[in-house]
Amino acid sequence: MECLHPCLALFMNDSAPVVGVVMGSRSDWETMSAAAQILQQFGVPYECKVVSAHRTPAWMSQYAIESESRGLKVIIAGAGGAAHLPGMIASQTVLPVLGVPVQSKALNGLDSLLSIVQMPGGIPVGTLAIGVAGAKNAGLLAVRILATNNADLNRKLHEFQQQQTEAVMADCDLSLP
Ligand code: RP5
Repeated sequence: MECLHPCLALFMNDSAPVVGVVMGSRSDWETMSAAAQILQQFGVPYECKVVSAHRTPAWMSQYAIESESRGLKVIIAGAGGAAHLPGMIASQTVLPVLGVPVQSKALNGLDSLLSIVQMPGGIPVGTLAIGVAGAKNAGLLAVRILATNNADLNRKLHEFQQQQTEAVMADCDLSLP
Protein backbone atom coordinates (compact mmCIF):
# COMPACT_ATOMS: atom_id res chain seq x y z
CA MET A 1 0.00 0.00 0.00
CA GLU A 2 1.22 3.46 -0.84
CA CYS A 3 2.42 5.34 2.23
CA LEU A 4 1.01 8.86 2.39
CA HIS A 5 3.21 11.71 3.48
CA PRO A 6 1.99 12.87 6.93
CA CYS A 7 1.16 16.36 5.61
CA LEU A 8 -0.89 14.98 2.71
CA ALA A 9 -2.58 12.52 5.02
CA LEU A 10 -3.57 15.40 7.26
CA PHE A 11 -5.21 17.16 4.32
CA MET A 12 -7.17 14.05 3.42
CA ASN A 13 -8.24 13.14 6.95
CA ASP A 14 -10.52 15.77 8.31
CA SER A 15 -9.79 19.08 6.61
CA ALA A 16 -8.46 20.55 9.85
CA PRO A 17 -7.09 23.99 8.94
CA VAL A 18 -3.36 24.16 8.29
CA VAL A 19 -3.32 27.86 7.35
CA GLY A 20 -4.80 30.56 9.54
CA VAL A 21 -5.88 33.73 7.73
CA VAL A 22 -6.43 36.49 10.28
CA MET A 23 -7.15 40.18 9.89
CA GLY A 24 -7.58 43.17 12.13
CA SER A 25 -11.10 44.03 11.01
CA ARG A 26 -13.99 42.80 8.89
CA SER A 27 -13.17 45.75 6.65
CA ASP A 28 -9.95 43.89 5.68
CA TRP A 29 -11.87 40.94 4.22
CA GLU A 30 -12.22 42.55 0.79
CA THR A 31 -8.42 42.38 0.58
CA MET A 32 -7.73 39.21 2.54
CA SER A 33 -10.30 37.08 0.72
CA ALA A 34 -7.73 36.95 -2.12
CA ALA A 35 -5.53 34.81 0.14
CA ALA A 36 -8.46 32.56 1.01
CA GLN A 37 -9.34 32.14 -2.67
CA ILE A 38 -5.85 30.85 -3.44
CA LEU A 39 -5.91 28.40 -0.53
CA GLN A 40 -9.31 27.16 -1.68
CA GLN A 41 -8.08 26.80 -5.27
CA PHE A 42 -5.18 24.63 -4.10
CA GLY A 43 -7.34 22.57 -1.75
CA VAL A 44 -5.50 23.69 1.37
CA PRO A 45 -7.65 23.59 4.52
CA TYR A 46 -7.77 27.04 6.07
CA GLU A 47 -9.68 29.21 8.49
CA CYS A 48 -10.42 32.95 8.35
CA LYS A 49 -10.96 35.06 11.45
CA VAL A 50 -11.03 38.65 12.65
CA VAL A 51 -8.32 38.99 15.29
CA SER A 52 -7.46 42.54 16.28
CA ALA A 53 -4.18 43.44 17.98
CA HIS A 54 -5.74 46.57 19.46
CA ARG A 55 -9.43 45.73 19.97
CA THR A 56 -9.07 42.07 21.04
CA PRO A 57 -5.49 41.75 22.37
CA ALA A 58 -6.22 38.78 24.65
CA TRP A 59 -7.89 36.85 21.79
CA MET A 60 -4.91 37.68 19.57
CA SER A 61 -2.51 36.21 22.16
CA GLN A 62 -4.65 33.11 22.61
CA TYR A 63 -4.86 32.62 18.84
CA ALA A 64 -1.09 32.95 18.42
CA ILE A 65 -0.17 30.78 21.40
CA GLU A 66 -2.56 27.95 20.46
CA SER A 67 -1.93 28.06 16.71
CA GLU A 68 0.84 25.46 16.62
CA SER A 69 -0.85 22.94 18.92
CA ARG A 70 -4.08 23.29 16.89
CA GLY A 71 -2.20 22.08 13.82
CA LEU A 72 -1.71 25.29 11.88
CA LYS A 73 1.49 25.37 9.79
CA VAL A 74 1.41 28.94 8.45
CA ILE A 75 -0.36 32.12 9.55
CA ILE A 76 -1.32 34.88 7.12
CA ALA A 77 -2.04 38.12 8.99
CA GLY A 78 -3.41 41.24 7.32
CA ALA A 79 -3.91 44.63 8.90
CA GLY A 80 -4.06 48.27 7.97
CA GLY A 81 -2.88 51.56 9.47
CA ALA A 82 -0.99 50.95 12.71
CA ALA A 83 -0.73 47.35 11.60
CA HIS A 84 0.63 45.53 14.65
CA LEU A 85 -1.20 42.22 14.18
CA PRO A 86 1.37 40.26 12.12
CA GLY A 87 4.30 41.22 14.34
CA MET A 88 2.46 40.59 17.60
CA ILE A 89 1.32 37.19 16.38
CA ALA A 90 4.85 36.34 15.23
CA SER A 91 6.15 37.26 18.69
CA GLN A 92 3.93 34.58 20.27
CA THR A 93 4.45 31.63 17.92
CA VAL A 94 7.28 30.03 15.94
CA LEU A 95 5.07 29.34 12.93
CA PRO A 96 5.92 31.28 9.77
CA VAL A 97 3.87 34.49 9.70
CA LEU A 98 3.15 36.24 6.39
CA GLY A 99 2.10 39.87 6.78
CA VAL A 100 -0.23 41.62 4.35
CA PRO A 101 -0.38 45.44 4.51
CA VAL A 102 -3.98 46.43 3.86
CA GLN A 103 -4.39 49.58 1.76
CA SER A 104 -5.49 52.21 4.26
CA LYS A 105 -7.57 55.24 3.28
CA ALA A 106 -5.47 57.88 5.03
CA LEU A 107 -2.01 56.90 3.79
CA ASN A 108 -2.72 54.44 0.99
CA GLY A 109 -1.17 51.51 2.84
CA LEU A 110 2.30 52.95 3.31
CA ASP A 111 1.56 53.14 7.05
CA SER A 112 0.49 49.46 7.01
CA LEU A 113 3.56 48.42 5.03
CA LEU A 114 6.05 50.17 7.29
CA SER A 115 4.28 48.94 10.43
CA ILE A 116 4.54 45.34 9.26
CA VAL A 117 7.90 45.27 7.52
CA GLN A 118 10.08 47.00 10.10
CA MET A 119 10.31 44.16 12.59
CA PRO A 120 13.14 44.01 15.13
CA GLY A 121 15.73 41.28 14.54
CA GLY A 122 14.64 38.01 16.15
CA ILE A 123 10.93 38.12 15.27
CA PRO A 124 10.45 37.54 11.53
CA VAL A 125 7.40 38.50 9.50
CA GLY A 126 7.49 37.80 5.77
CA THR A 127 5.94 40.99 4.41
CA LEU A 128 4.04 41.01 1.12
CA ALA A 129 2.94 43.84 -1.16
CA ILE A 130 0.23 46.33 -0.18
CA GLY A 131 -3.33 45.26 -0.94
CA VAL A 132 -4.92 42.47 -2.96
CA ALA A 133 -1.69 41.47 -4.77
CA GLY A 134 -0.04 40.99 -1.38
CA ALA A 135 -2.93 38.90 -0.09
CA LYS A 136 -2.91 36.73 -3.22
CA ASN A 137 0.85 36.23 -2.95
CA ALA A 138 0.57 35.46 0.77
CA GLY A 139 -1.78 32.64 -0.18
CA LEU A 140 0.64 31.41 -2.83
CA LEU A 141 3.62 31.69 -0.48
CA ALA A 142 1.76 29.67 2.14
CA VAL A 143 1.11 27.01 -0.51
CA ARG A 144 4.79 27.08 -1.49
CA ILE A 145 5.83 26.60 2.15
CA LEU A 146 3.48 23.64 2.51
CA ALA A 147 4.58 22.27 -0.88
CA THR A 148 8.17 21.79 0.33
CA ASN A 149 6.71 18.84 2.20
CA ASN A 150 3.81 17.84 -0.03
CA ALA A 151 4.26 16.41 -3.54
CA ASP A 152 0.62 16.99 -4.52
CA LEU A 153 0.83 20.70 -3.75
CA ASN A 154 4.16 20.91 -5.52
CA ARG A 155 2.58 19.47 -8.67
CA LYS A 156 -0.33 21.90 -8.43
CA LEU A 157 2.07 24.83 -8.12
CA HIS A 158 3.90 23.75 -11.29
CA GLU A 159 0.57 23.53 -13.11
CA PHE A 160 -0.55 26.93 -11.80
CA GLN A 161 2.66 28.59 -12.95
CA GLN A 162 2.50 26.90 -16.34
CA GLN A 163 -1.13 27.95 -16.90
CA GLN A 164 -0.34 31.52 -15.87
CA THR A 165 2.53 31.67 -18.36
CA GLU A 166 0.41 30.19 -21.14
CA ALA A 167 -2.39 32.70 -20.49
CA VAL A 168 0.01 35.63 -20.88
CA MET A 169 1.69 34.13 -23.95
CA ALA A 170 -1.68 33.50 -25.62
CA ASP A 171 -2.48 37.21 -25.41
CA CYS A 172 0.86 38.96 -25.73
CA ASP A 173 0.42 40.95 -28.96
CA LEU A 174 -0.17 44.68 -28.68
CA SER A 175 -1.10 47.22 -31.33
CA LEU A 176 -2.23 50.84 -31.62
CA PRO A 177 -5.96 51.39 -32.29
C1 RP5 B 1 -6.86 47.90 11.51
O1 RP5 B 1 -7.54 49.09 11.40
C2 RP5 B 1 -7.57 46.94 10.63
O2 RP5 B 1 -6.68 45.98 10.17
C3 RP5 B 1 -8.13 47.78 9.53
O3 RP5 B 1 -7.34 47.72 8.36
C4 RP5 B 1 -8.08 49.20 10.10
C5 RP5 B 1 -9.43 49.85 10.14
O4 RP5 B 1 -10.33 49.04 10.83
P1 RP5 B 1 -11.88 49.41 10.89
O5 RP5 B 1 -11.97 50.74 11.59
O6 RP5 B 1 -12.37 49.47 9.47
O7 RP5 B 1 -12.53 48.32 11.68
O8 RP5 B 1 -6.84 47.43 12.82
